[in-house]
Amino acid sequence: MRVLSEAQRRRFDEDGYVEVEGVLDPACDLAPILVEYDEVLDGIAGGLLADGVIGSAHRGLPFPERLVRVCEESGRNFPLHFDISLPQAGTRPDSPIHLGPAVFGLLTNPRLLDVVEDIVGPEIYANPVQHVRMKLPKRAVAKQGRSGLISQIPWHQDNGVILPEADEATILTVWLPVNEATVANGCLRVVPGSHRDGILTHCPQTGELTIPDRLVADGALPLPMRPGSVLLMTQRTVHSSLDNATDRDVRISFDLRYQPVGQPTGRPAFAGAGFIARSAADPDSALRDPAEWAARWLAVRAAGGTDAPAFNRWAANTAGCA
Ligand SMILES: O=C(O)CCC(=O)C(=O)O
Ligand SMILES: [Fe+2]
Repeated sequence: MRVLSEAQRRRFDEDGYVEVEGVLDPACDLAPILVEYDEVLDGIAGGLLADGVIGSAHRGLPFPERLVRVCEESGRNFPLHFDISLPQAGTRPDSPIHLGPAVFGLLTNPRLLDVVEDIVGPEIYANPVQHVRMKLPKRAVAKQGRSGLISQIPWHQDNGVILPEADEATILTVWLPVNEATVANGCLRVVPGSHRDGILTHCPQTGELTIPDRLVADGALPLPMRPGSVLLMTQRTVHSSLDNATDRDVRISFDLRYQPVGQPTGRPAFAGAGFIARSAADPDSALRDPAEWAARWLAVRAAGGTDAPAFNRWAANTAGCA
């Protein structure tokens, strides 16, 4: 069954991305995720209160405002506690990660997979490069070191931040907001048509892989989006995101990746946490058990403490990266 219209498919092929509205039902598909994240935040706030780091757990505030308060008052940030992947380096046996059933429900949401199937085909593998990002107001970002999970993201192609093994794979990025993503709270920005220029040089600046501005073509567009919409993007589409310039809003979004079964993921260290999300040829091979998904990530975490994986193909002294 085709879900994307001809025009949407054309946009995806020509521009390297397309926004599809009304894929998810915010009340059914997104609200349960916020319930899980409320519990995660409750645990964080309760712990900080017990340790005397904050004077109130700020119970009763809406999630975004409560998260901002807890971060500001403690001077700390908690990017990993909500994320659904592990850090790129320094994974410890107790590194925080959130692997709740509502999040697994999003990763395997049938309407989401219908859209994915239009691009990827009927044998769909969920790539373990997947994140939730709680982008904080700039002012609430602690000095301890930036994380792209809570801050603005510099120009890059998703292909550039994984290993060359996946250069020829067809990895589809699916970006979706849980609350409204606006120019003010730091929505995504894309460069239409940039997926045709191959993989650009990414310089390892301030610990993050970044395409230098002079290599980024003109015509970048901000993409404000409403909950329920999903953005489909190729792995070569140049994108970044804006700062959250608001006072109390948190931009909450997921970026998920799917590809045909059998292709390299580009993050072999996390490959154990990838899974078949849908298969027409062998429907029983699809993972349906959220506990099994969580167990796979925990196994990757247990193995990851000793073996820091490499994610980067560019050295700091690459030409043009002075
Ligand atoms: O959400 C963001 O700010 C950046 C996301 C991103 O780079 C991605 O989805 O690949
Ligand atoms: Fe990206």
